[in-house]
Amino acid sequence: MTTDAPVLYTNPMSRGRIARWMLEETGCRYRVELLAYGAGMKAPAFLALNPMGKVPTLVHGDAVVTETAAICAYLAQAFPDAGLLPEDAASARAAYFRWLFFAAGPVEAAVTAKSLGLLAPAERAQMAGYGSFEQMVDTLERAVSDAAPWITGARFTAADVYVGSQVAWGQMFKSLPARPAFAAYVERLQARPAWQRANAADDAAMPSPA
Ligand SMILES: N[C@@H](CCC(=O)N[C@@H](CS)C(=O)NCC(=O)O)C(=O)O
Repeated sequence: MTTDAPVLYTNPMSRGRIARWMLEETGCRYRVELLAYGAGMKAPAFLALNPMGKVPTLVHGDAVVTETAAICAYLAQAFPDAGLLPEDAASARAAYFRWLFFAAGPVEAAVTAKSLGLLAPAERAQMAGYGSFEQMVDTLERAVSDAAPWITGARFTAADVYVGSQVAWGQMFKSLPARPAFAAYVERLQARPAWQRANAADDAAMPSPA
């Protein structure tokens, strides 16, 4: 494993906020490269790292990681002393992978489809990975209600950073319905010093209105 500090390519108005929060949770030294939407993300040097031309993208020594959920999982493994991996019990590891992938797949797809008015019709729900939007929300609510206090149990993990961000963004942008279990989970997440540091740094990096 490299001893280089990770470099995060991001924009403060992007999913890169999730990756910065994860970096803050690890406590590692890291560097940020801010990229503007448009030309900044489509420059050849950046496309060589991420052909999608999207942020966040993380470079750590020779490793290039894209996909926000993968960045969270990668950092948990790269900095094991931060204790952001699940406990050894099979049930904790199962919950870690299950909800990390559920949030990156069905939750993300259903929220995007709904906001674009492109949800699968009820008679095609069997073909859609998220089933129906309502089924996805009820399943997510149940996972979050069972979070005691975190999604894998007693230990806060990278899965909370990612699942929690999907829930928090859903509440903020009203792309997920307001439910008491979502609100209580978000309150626990936002009390974390790393969440506060990451958001303060991204707020400070926002372009000024002028
Ligand atoms: N599946 C990717 C999505 C990344 C993504 O769509 N990022 C947006 C910002 S939130 C982006 O970079 N858009 C710029 C573009 O597509 O030109 C992930 O989860 O990280």
